[in-house]
Amino acid sequence: EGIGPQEYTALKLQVKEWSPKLAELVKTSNIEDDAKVYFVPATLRPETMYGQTNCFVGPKVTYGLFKLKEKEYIVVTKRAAWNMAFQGHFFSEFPKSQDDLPLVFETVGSDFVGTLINAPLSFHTEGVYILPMDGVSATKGTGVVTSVPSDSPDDYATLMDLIKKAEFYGIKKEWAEKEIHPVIETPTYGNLTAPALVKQLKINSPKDVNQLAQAKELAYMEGFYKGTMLVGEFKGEPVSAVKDKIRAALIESGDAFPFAD
Ligand code: A2H
Repeated sequence: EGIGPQEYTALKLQVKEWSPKLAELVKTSNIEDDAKVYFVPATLRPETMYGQTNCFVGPKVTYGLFKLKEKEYIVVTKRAAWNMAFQGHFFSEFPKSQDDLPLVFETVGSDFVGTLINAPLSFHTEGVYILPMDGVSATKGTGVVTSVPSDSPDDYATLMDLIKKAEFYGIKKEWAEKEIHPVIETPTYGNLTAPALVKQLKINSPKDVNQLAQAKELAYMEGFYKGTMLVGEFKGEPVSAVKDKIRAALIESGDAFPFAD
């Protein structure tokens, strides 16, 4: 972390049903009725994608809906769209500046909350919801963070806080109450590494940033070096041996693309 570019996996989570605010914005735009729109989170742990229960946006962060190609759009920060253009993944004609990107409209993250999306590989094939996370950085990755509470202490702590204070956050409790399935078995923390660490380090809310930083480090080391896959194509194999293969399969199926930041 911190040195050189991060090599992320950018995942494509297709919109199934817009939040009321977005439905209105989309209706008054010139997006084709049969177009596909994707939220594009950047992750360092593609092997955990089976455990996605929701996807986070920063409620105050500004996102753009950008046209990628015919009938295909993405929701990311302008900064990320510009990086993607640079990396040649997308836009057919290279934009001359950030203002030249094929932007349909911009709006804040809170407007997207409650949107139902399809998360590739997730147990929750019925779809998962866009939820708010104050800790999302506007200047990292794509500004969109897919949530895996089984293996990410940040995601788990945020989700528990959202459930506890659903009304305060302006969400429906059931959007956050998806079942958390085990994805990776570890010798020290069992098969739900993040909940175990949150409990052990007595983390009570997403504001416990020091303990969360420690939990994040422990979860990553344990999961990567000692973890075994409990699900999917590579069930029973060590995480360190299959992480790149799971990433490659997601890219091959068109559900993800490489993204550097
Ligand atoms: B990771 P690094 Cl299971 N703001 O994906 C805040 N966090 C962001 C972000 C942003 N703009 N963009 C990406 N991230 C998160 C999975 C995961 C992640 C697990 C466990 C740990 C973990 C599911 N969430 O990250 O600072 C994304 O969450 C802990 C390092 O660039 C991404 O990977 O190193 C990770 O932070 C990238 O963090």
